Amino acid sequence: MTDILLHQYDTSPFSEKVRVCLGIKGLAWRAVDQPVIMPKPDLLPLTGGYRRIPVMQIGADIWLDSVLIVRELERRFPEPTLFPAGDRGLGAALALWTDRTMFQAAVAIIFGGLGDKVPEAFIRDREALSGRPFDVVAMKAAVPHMTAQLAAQVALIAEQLGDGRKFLTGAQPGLADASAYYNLWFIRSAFPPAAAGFEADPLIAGWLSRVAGVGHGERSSATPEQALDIARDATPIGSEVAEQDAALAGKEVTVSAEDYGRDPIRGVLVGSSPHHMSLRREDPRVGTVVVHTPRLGFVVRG
Ligand SMILES: N[C@@H](CCC(=O)N[C@@H](CS)C(=O)NCC(=O)O)C(=O)O
Repeated sequence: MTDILLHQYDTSPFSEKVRVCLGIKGLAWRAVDQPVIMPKPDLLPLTGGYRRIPVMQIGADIWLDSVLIVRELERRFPEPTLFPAGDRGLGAALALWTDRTMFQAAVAIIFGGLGDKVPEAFIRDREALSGRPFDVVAMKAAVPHMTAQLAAQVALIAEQLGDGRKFLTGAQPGLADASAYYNLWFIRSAFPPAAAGFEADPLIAGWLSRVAGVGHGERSSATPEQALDIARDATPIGSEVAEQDAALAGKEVTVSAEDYGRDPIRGVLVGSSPHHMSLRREDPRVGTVVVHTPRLGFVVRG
C-alpha cells in the first residue's frame, strides 16, 4: 500500500479535522510538516500553486481541501465509516457550517483575543491569502458578538448530544464529530481562555474528550523532500471525466478556490465527478502529477 502523506502543520484546524478522520479509521499515515506562512517551496510543486493546508498525497496524486481529502479516505477505506448513521450527504454538507460560519467565529475569537500578540508576518501573510485586511482591532471588537454566535452553535451540538448519545450521530464517531470538533479544538489550543465557556458544559466537555480520545491513527513523519521524491517516482492513478464535463475533457483548464487562497491551478482535465475535478500537470521537480480539487467552492475556467 502506498503511504498516505498529509501535508499539514500541527496547529492547523482543517488538518485536525482530517487527523481525527484518520483516527476514526485507524489509519497509518505520515505527516509532512509545511510552513504556516508563505513561501511553501516544497508544497507548490505538488499542488501547482495552491497554498492552503491540508493537502493529501498518495504517490503522484494530490488531493486539495479537507472536504475532498475526507471523501477520498472514505472511498479508499470504507470501514469504519465516517457516516455511522448513514446520512452521507447531510454529513458532508455539515462542512458548509463548520468550515465557514463556525470557523469565522473561531478565527475572530482567537485572533481578537490574542490582539497584538499576533505576529506581523502572520498578519501580512493572511492578508495576502484573503485579499482583505486581517484587522485584529476589528476582530477584537467583534469578540463579544462572535462569542455569542459560537455559544449558539455550541448549543446546537449540546442539543444533538442531549439524549445521552456518545457522538453526534450515535454511538460511534464520524465526520460530523470531526467537523464540529476541530474549531473548538482550535480555540482551546490557540486561545484557551475563550474555551472556558463551552468547557463548563459537561455535555460538551465529555464529548470533546471522547473525540480527542479517538486519536489520530498511526502517525509517523516524512520530510518534504521525501514527499517530493515519492511523487516524482510514482505514476498517478487513472480516472474518467464525467459526462457533464465532456466538453472540457483533455483540455487545459484553470481551477481556483472561490473564497480565499485563490491561486489558480492549471492543468489538463483528466477526471471529474459531481464532487471533484482532476488536473494533470507537469512540474520540473515531481514530473507528472494529478491534482484533485473539490467542486463545491471551486471555480473552473476552460
Ligand atoms: N476549505 C479548506 C480550508 C483550508 C484552510 O483555510 N487552511 C488554513 C490552515 S488550517 C490555511 O491554509 N491557511 C493558510 C496557510 O496555511 O497557508 C479546507 O477545508 O481544507
